[in-house]
Amino acid sequence: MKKLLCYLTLLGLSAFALNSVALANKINSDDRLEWWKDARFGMFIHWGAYSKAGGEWKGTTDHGEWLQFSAKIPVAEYSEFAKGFNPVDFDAKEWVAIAKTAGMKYLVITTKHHDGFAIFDSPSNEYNIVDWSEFGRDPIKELSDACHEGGIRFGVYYSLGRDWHDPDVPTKNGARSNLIDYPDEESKDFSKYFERKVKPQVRELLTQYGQLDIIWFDTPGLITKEQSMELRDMIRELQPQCIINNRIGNGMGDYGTPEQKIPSGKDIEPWETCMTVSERIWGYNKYVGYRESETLIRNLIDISSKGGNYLLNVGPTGEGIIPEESVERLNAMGEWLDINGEAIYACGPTPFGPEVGHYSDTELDKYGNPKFISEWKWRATTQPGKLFIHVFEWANELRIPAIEKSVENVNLLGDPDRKALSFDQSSEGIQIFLPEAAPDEIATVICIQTN
Ligand code: JFZ
Repeated sequence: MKKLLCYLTLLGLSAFALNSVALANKINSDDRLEWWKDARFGMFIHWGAYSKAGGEWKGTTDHGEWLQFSAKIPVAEYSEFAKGFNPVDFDAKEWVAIAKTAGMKYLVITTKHHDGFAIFDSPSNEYNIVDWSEFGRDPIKELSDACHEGGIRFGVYYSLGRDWHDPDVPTKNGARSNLIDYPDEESKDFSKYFERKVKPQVRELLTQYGQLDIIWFDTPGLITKEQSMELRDMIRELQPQCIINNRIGNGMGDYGTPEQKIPSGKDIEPWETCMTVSERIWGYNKYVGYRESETLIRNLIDISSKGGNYLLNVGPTGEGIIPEESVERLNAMGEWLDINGEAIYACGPTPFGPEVGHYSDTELDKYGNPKFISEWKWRATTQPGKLFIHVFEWANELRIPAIEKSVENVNLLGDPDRKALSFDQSSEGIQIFLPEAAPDEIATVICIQTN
């Protein structure tokens, strides 16, 4: 009887495994990415023990999520500091409400950054917020539940090739390693770290929080191709719908991740610009400045017109509050999207291209290549039967390049009456006659309906 039970159990497990693999194979990269491409806009959150410092350490004030490295803090001192991480004001539902009000459709939070401190319940490694810090709760569980209840997709960031708490994480030439506690770079064995910490924790992230929609790996460092494949296979088996960024390493992943910059042109490969709302630091820094709402809204439009996604980062405080400077800007983006979201979500890229700018034939960039000169007059996105022109620089007349389809109607997306605008279409292009004042100084969207 025992043998039969054992046999049936094995049969059941192998069937489950086969079924998961079959499902994983059934969902191809395009299917997986469909919701993500339509979503266009997500919230990035850099939050961890480092947030408690607010960018400041013993009189220096330029720190962020790299605090342990940039302030040269030994593991013993930083670990003690991490014990005091106690975000008593953290409210996952409030964070999700801020993201939704901003018009963000997904959220990615740092679960373990380069300091190696997990802000999730990690039974495989005691250096985590539940077992190590005063807080004792699992904010990733609370946030994943809030996302699932709030109807926005949930994703996690995990640092692969940097972990200043672990003795076995070498980096290229040791340049980004913890050489204070672990000075002998040659003795470090990434595979030990991979087996001891990475695999168990990635498995915990895949199995403790319900549906996981994104795994955003960072700094793959010296991970081998086999190790990247092993992580990818684990993800595909346990969460077949989960999309993976290209920082899993070794040319794998579902999409590219240009950082703090926007590519100059359209790209058929899926990509997502990640950028800070603050001027440059990802983790909370009480001294840093913030980008203007106009810049953030126009960046979203520029990125969408080139077929990309915008992952915009906030750095909550050590108490768990998203800074007011970020909330104000995200609210402004949400107000713009409430009126013009139809021209962003689930839209295709511009049918043109010259409107985004050109390469100078005289100036060179810092790499010695022809410098790209951005034009900031207008951008275009598309829906079936519609061409949206997002106007940054207003004038009474707008000329855009010719399109094959015939124009049937032109109006302003923000005009509740959708009053028809005069236009003239020829093989030379389309001329649109606009009202005196721009309805929206940041970006007014013209809707061109075609046959
Ligand atoms: C990494 C992290 O070091 C940083 O703290 C933040 O989390 C960011 C989102 O990701 O920063 C990088 C990673 C890659 C490059 C530059 C900064 N890169 O490839 O140039």
